[in-house]
Amino acid sequence: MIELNTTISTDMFCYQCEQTVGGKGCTKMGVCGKNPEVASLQDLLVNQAKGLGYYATRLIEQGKEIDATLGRFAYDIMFTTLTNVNFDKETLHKLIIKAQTVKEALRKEAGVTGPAEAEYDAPASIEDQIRDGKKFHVLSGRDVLGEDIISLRELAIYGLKGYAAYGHHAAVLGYRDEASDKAFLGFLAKTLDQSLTVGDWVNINMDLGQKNLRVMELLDAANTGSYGNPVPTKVNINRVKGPFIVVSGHDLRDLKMLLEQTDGKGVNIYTHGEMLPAHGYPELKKYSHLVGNYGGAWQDQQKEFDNLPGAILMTTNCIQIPRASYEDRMFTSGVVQMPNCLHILADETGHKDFTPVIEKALSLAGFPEDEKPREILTGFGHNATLSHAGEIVEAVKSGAIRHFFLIGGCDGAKSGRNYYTDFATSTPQDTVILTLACGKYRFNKLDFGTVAGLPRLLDCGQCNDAYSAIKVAGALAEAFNCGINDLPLSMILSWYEQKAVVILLTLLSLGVKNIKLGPSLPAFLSPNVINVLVDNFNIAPISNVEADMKECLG
Ligand code: FSO
Ligand code: SF4
Repeated sequence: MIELNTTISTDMFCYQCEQTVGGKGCTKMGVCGKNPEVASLQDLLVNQAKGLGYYATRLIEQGKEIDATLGRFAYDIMFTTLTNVNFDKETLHKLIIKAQTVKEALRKEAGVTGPAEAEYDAPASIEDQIRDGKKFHVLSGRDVLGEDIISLRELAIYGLKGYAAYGHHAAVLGYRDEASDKAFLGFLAKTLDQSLTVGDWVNINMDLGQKNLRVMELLDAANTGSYGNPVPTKVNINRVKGPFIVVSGHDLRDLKMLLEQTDGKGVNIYTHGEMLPAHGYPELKKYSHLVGNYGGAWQDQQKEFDNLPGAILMTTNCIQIPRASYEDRMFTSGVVQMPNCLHILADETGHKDFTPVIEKALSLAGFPEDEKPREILTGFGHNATLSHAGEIVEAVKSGAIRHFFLIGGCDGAKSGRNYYTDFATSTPQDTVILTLACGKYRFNKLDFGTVAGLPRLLDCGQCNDAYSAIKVAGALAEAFNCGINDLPLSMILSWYEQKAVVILLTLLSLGVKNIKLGPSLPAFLSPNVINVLVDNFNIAPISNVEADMKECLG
């Protein structure tokens, strides 16, 4: 057992996202704006989730029932600690206390003594919690366990944060899968098992990726079951006169509630960032005051929201610390929270009253005039894309379509991400580009033309819709009677935060090889772990566009 007083002497340590300082770790202050106190509370909260997982798993092994809400609570805890989600110390403090109560009840019922991390009792005061958080430093135990185990364990923990985000979004829409909840708690418990070997951890990560596929499928069922299958939809990216609210993040239910509550009130709604694909859903696009999409990807928000004459609702990541010029008009909901922004709470049915957001929008000037509309296309989820499966298969057989590129993943601020724009614009005319997540903002306003009667750029949706791309690839493999790796398909992925980590694990668990990943490889992967990925999956960092393109079209 690792001593709990092995505090490491940095103010904080976090290397869970791509923009971590020097490609190594944030030790003084997060590039994202996370300060050492928030980091400490988050580390402690993650430990609380591990403890919950530990005792819940023992109860499950004893054949006892666990509360149906436990999985959702564990998802919410882990999602809260994902990059660019929650910067509010008070919320983290309260969650630690709530987790302590739940953990104690589980421990009592299970009647077992767990490892020190699980047995640990969190103190009541925020100051003591901040102090104690350092005991659960990410790197604690590295001397005992070795860097490869720590690397694989953190890979699993970050994967679980992504899994949690998907589980949370499905649960918000009333979709729950008991087996997925139990598996999640079981993985949390495993992170406290110090007897596991490198080989065990490789298998655990593959299992986690596979189980996450089920959660992504559940989320797809939740989104399409609630709002219909997305259909190809043109979205205006220019301004419309009048008061407005910009809605960002991934939570479709928040958008739906806001659309209902603003109907007929003279307030226009714009999607922002990852909310863009919402325009494709029949039950959302039917609102005429859903007028368009505002701005680009998450990392441009401080510039784009500066003095914005409208209100902003952040439903999930990626939130950046707001500038003073707009923090009075920025609101949060769900797990996302900022100290100086009003948070809209849900009632016990999940309903939210967005009146403060609407009133703020009406009190601001809004856009003074209409701009000439300019449109981009979204809505090519698996249903819409596969409705053209016959034509696509024929076009591949005839040679009209030579290759598919999935250019998916997150955007970010670092230089080097121009690669993705250059790659997309270098794809030959007889190829199709599938996009996913916010990385597409690098090039989704460009005209790629058509191929075989289809647009060359097909947007499959948010990062939450990665299931769509997997389903399309699976259907094509079936049509050609081959494996996914034998398809004329290349995956050029960009990562930033932990949802991308779990998507990667899911792809690897499906045996997908030859993925190109950038803009840099995760800092938490040790050299040996990278070697395992290269040897087994031929995963490679992006290099230069010309060489990579040549290899893909090989
Ligand atoms: Fe982007 Fe942010 Fe969707 Fe991520 S908005 S980076 S993978 O949090 O969530 O794609
Ligand atoms: Fe640094 Fe990323 Fe962690 Fe923020 S989330 S502290 S930027 S590694």
